[in-house]
Amino acid sequence: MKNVIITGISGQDGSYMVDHLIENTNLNIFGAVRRLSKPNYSNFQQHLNNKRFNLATLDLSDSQSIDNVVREVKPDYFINFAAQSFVGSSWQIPEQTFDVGAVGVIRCLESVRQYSPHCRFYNAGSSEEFGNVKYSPQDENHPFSPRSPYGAAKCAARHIVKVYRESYNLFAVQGYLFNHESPRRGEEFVTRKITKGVARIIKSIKKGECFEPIHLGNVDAKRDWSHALDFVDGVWKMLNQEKPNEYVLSSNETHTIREFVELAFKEVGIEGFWHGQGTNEEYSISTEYAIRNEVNSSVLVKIDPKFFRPAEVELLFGNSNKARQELGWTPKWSFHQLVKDMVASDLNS
Ligand code: NDP
Ligand code: GDR
Repeated sequence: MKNVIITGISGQDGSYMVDHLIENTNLNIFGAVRRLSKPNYSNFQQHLNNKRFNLATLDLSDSQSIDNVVREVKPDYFINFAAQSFVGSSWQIPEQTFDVGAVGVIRCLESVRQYSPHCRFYNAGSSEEFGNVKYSPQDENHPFSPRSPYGAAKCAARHIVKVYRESYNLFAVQGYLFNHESPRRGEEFVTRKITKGVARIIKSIKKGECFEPIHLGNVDAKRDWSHALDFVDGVWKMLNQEKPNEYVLSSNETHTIREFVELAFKEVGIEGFWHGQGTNEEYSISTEYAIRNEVNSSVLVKIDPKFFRPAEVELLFGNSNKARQELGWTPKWSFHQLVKDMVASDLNS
């Protein structure tokens, strides 16, 4: 039986990849976590009693720990999702972000090269590598222009993956993945922050209680959002091509944060309107809704300069036609269905 190591399984993509490979393959899965003072197994606890699922301890900042696991498992696939993945924090912890996101990838590649050179290696790349975009939609040929320590780390990782592929003939690839979200999305990312906030507010309204608005930064930024479930399928397809090749995965649509806010509130029946300008802008509940539902508080979203970034990626809009044609990859979730899924999940939690 073949073996796969997946890092980042406590996070969104790693845990969905475990689900995907348990369901669609007969691989032996080695899910890697790092040592935490409070272990976080919630995204993969459903597999803990599965004979094909094994937990491994590995930290991307520690080459010995990676070597130990790779030497023992001799993986046929190594899927690296581990990273400090929050762009906003990458200005506060730039060294750690770069160490895990870029040097950590060298550590993995070195281990694979030495102990399991037949292994197919995937590293999680990002549309943040395009950053200050030169043309839209962005495809695989778009130049790199990162705007954050996070984006710079992913660019460095891309170069080193290519160097190892060409120097040692490794099957090593890094996708260009645009934003993808789900009910498992970390709570500081804007989509989850909004859907959690919407669920909190509608619950308060139903109880006749006052509520605090959601505080957001730049609501005019545009993102190309997809469902993470579609993307793990795309990554797996990328890894199983005859030859290593790198692909954009995206929805081929772009939406503002504003649109996400409006759609998420609409999901729970709340109509709002934007008013004010700049940092005084707010999204408030419509008067008709407030009267009909006897709502006391009226502000749903407030702009808070605390959430503006030192440098912003204003527009991301992908072109994943190459992946759709060559990999036969067909995303199943629309933008609307994504918002619906996330709001429904937060309402139930
Ligand atoms: P998450 O933040 O949900 O998960 C990141 C995972 O990395 C967590 O399991 C975390 O573990 C682990 N991790 C962090 N640091 C280390 C370390 N030093 N050693 C071992 N594990 C570590 O991210 P996503 O699932 O959303 O993203 C997966 C990957 O894809 C990331 O590399 C991200 O940068 C990239 N990406 C994501 C996109 C998206 O829209 N989601 C788009 C493009 C790229 P712990 O629980 O211990 O913190
Ligand atoms: P992003 O995701 O930076 O695109 O990185 P995030 O959800 O953090 O931000 C998206 C956009 O929303 C704006 N924004 C806010 N963002 C957050 N987090 N919180 C806020 O309150 C807020 N208000 C406005 C941001 O400025 C930004 O423009 C994600 C991560 O998953 C990366 O790991 C991945 O590589 C990229 O997507 C593609």
